Amino acid sequence: MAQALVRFLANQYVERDGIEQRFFGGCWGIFGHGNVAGIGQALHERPDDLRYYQARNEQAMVHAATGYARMRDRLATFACTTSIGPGATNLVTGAAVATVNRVPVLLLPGDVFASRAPDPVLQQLEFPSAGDVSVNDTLRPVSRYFDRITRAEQIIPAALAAMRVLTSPADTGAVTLALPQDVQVEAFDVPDDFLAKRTWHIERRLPEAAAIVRAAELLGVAKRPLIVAGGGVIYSGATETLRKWVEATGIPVAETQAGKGALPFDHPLSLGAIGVTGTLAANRVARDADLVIGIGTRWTDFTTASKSAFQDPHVRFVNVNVAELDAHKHSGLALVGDARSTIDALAGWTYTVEPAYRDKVERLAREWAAEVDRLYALGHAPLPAQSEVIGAVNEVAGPRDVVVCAAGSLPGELHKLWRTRDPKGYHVEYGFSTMGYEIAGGLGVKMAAPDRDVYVLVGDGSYLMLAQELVTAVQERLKIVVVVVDNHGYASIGGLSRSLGSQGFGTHYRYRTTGSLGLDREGPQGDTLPIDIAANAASLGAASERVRTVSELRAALTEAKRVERPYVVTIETDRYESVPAYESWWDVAPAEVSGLAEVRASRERYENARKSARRHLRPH
Ligand SMILES: Cc1ncc(C[n+]2csc(CCOP(=O)(O)OP(=O)(O)O)c2C)c(N)n1
Ligand SMILES: [Mg+2]
Repeated sequence: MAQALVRFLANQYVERDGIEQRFFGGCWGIFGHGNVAGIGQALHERPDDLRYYQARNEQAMVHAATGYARMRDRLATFACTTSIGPGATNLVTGAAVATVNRVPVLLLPGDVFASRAPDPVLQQLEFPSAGDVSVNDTLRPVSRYFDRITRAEQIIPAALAAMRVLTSPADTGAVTLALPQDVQVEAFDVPDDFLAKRTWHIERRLPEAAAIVRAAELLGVAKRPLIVAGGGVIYSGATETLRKWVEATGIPVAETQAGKGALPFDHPLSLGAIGVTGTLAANRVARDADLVIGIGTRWTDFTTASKSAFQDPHVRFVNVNVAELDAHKHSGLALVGDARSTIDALAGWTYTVEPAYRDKVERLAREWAAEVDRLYALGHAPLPAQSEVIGAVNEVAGPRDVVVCAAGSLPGELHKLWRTRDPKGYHVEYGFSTMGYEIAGGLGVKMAAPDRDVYVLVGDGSYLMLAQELVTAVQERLKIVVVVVDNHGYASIGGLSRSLGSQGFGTHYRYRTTGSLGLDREGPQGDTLPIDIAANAASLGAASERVRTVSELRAALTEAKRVERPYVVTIETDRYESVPAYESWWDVAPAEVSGLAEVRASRERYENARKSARRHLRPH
């Protein structure tokens, strides 16, 4: 059965706009008794069908697959094979990342014997009240399709269902086919048609004409329209179509994390990032917008600044999205369809904003550019600020190069400050914001786009969580440039904790001090744990150096351009110097009762701030 599955996967293709490509770039895997004799044997016997890539951690291999799939606009991905037990459960976080971000990955965890003969087999969970449950059931809620193959011939409908979901722009995410280890090696009669080349056509669906008319009517009376561009704009390849439409109409564009790059940063109608991590320009325009056109966005809490971003009492939403789930959010007028085709349809209606509105938008965008200049050149001492590190990487990176990030304070600062010049140049995983995605995801990005330089920006906390795929980068001779921003702990959460009255508790890397009250207080500098990230990276086989200043960082990045192997640059930054918020709010609730005055004060501020959160229930 595993042999048939490998041959099937190798023969899957997708086609969009007349361009056909192979869907699976290969198969990541770590072997154990649950897959070595099944999928492992099949990959070994036919190495040309599906190339095998060895990873260090199962979670990381899903991140690599996700990075690859996102970079390829979801038109290609990887399969990931694991053993049973811990190998399989290590997939859960990776699966959640893929599913939350709507990115296809195929997971093939081994499973316990379908025969139940060896019972309990090594690493089997014995679930006392149900015989058909294994640890793989933890993958159900994070998979858009889940199946367990208990008889060999079941692989035929299961594999077809898996491909339907993986290639569906609306339904895609992680797909899990759990493969009991005895079934993997079973023989069965495989129909030739199952193994034949199969092409999945990716449609560009249009909303019904009446819905387009309703949206055009709303736009016709709008005075302060705003487009919020999400990841769907980029996946759909709609950036050029969007640019033409906004130039014809004068409607400004704000971007979500996944949508950043929808317009080049210096386009006069680009307001940049929106929401909690948004620019002053975007957040000001959002506050007063009377019509918000969301295109390919899931409307996350960060995008809407916990539903406080849009304050016009009569604001209405039009949502262009392939997924009904998203198209109906905020009581929006749902345009269920592909971003590019739907923008084309909307562009058939003539509309232009008033000159005063356009002038205001363009002025705000110019003012924001000056703010970025300021933050790039802050000259903070004695340690540089993170914004200066971002500025240095941005200056050295070429226009088509890619920045990769996921968690900590970097994603918010990158969202505000990174100057994106190419639709695929900004790759921040902020759907699940997973510490540890960065290096593994960056590896996948590099595999998908070998002709671009990939700059992974990663905090020390994320680095320590999952850095070992550096070894895989060395193995595959893939050059990624990793910039580790070392502030000795979880600076972002430390700041959040302080703002909530909890004094940064548990967010520094410190020796445990005796007699502590349990409160994490500022201790002497020497208390910081002596972690040498540069030495750690070198020990994994990467070129590695520690730099002290921004000019040393520039020199290191210039050197890294020349070197053809993974290159890690570590720089210490000031943990308390951060880019401010720009008229936005994030709903994180402090305790209603506390013995600490700081917590009580923060609760009071919170009660006040949350009055700005809205419900957006207005029917159409
Ligand atoms: C796997 C995981 N665990 C916990 C969190 C919550 N969290 C968000 S940021 C952060 C700290 C990240 O530290 P670091 O990478 O050093 O970045 P910094 O905050 O210092 O910028 C934590 C713990 C998370 N996002 N992901
Ligand atoms: Mg840190």
